[in-house]
Amino acid sequence: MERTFIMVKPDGVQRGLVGEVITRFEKRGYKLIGLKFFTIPTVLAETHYGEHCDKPFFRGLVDFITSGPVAAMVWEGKNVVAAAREMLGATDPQKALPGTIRSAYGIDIGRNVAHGSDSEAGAQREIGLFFDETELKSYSRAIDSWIYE
Ligand code: IDP
Ligand code: MG
Repeated sequence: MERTFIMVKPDGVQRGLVGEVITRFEKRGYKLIGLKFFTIPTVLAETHYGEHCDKPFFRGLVDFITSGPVAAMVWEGKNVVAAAREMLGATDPQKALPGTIRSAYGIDIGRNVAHGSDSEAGAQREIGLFFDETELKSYSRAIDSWIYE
């Protein structure tokens, strides 16, 4: 089963959207295997967003993502990396499809509520940055046969 890294950003936490984001993944059938509520240290933020270090918005992005607590999560399920990106919607909430998290709850690109890994390799990298293996829980659920055929 695939795993992906999802994070409710400081804006989502402040606006009381942690539950909304979790509920969408839970109700679809994905399995929560890691959850951490904390304020990201600057070095971790710079590493996490390292691919954007040359962009004009990088400093503001790091300042924002470290400005308050986040809810960092690992979700597991079939094809969850791509599916989670679809559920989040486009980076810019103005361009996100109706019904997606960013369209439903966001307006500006720098306040787009939640993060999701963009590829399987990216997911593995980000999960490793935010979680120790011991913090990820494998468990079986009785409902799995009602979710997967
Ligand atoms: P993603 O979060 O959809 O993967 P990325 O391009 O990886 O989008 O950008 C990371 C984050 O940086 C975005 O979620 C958004 O909050 C912020 N960001 C991206 N582009 C801009 C921009 O042009 N201005 C301000 N913030 C941006
Ligand atoms: Mg990205």
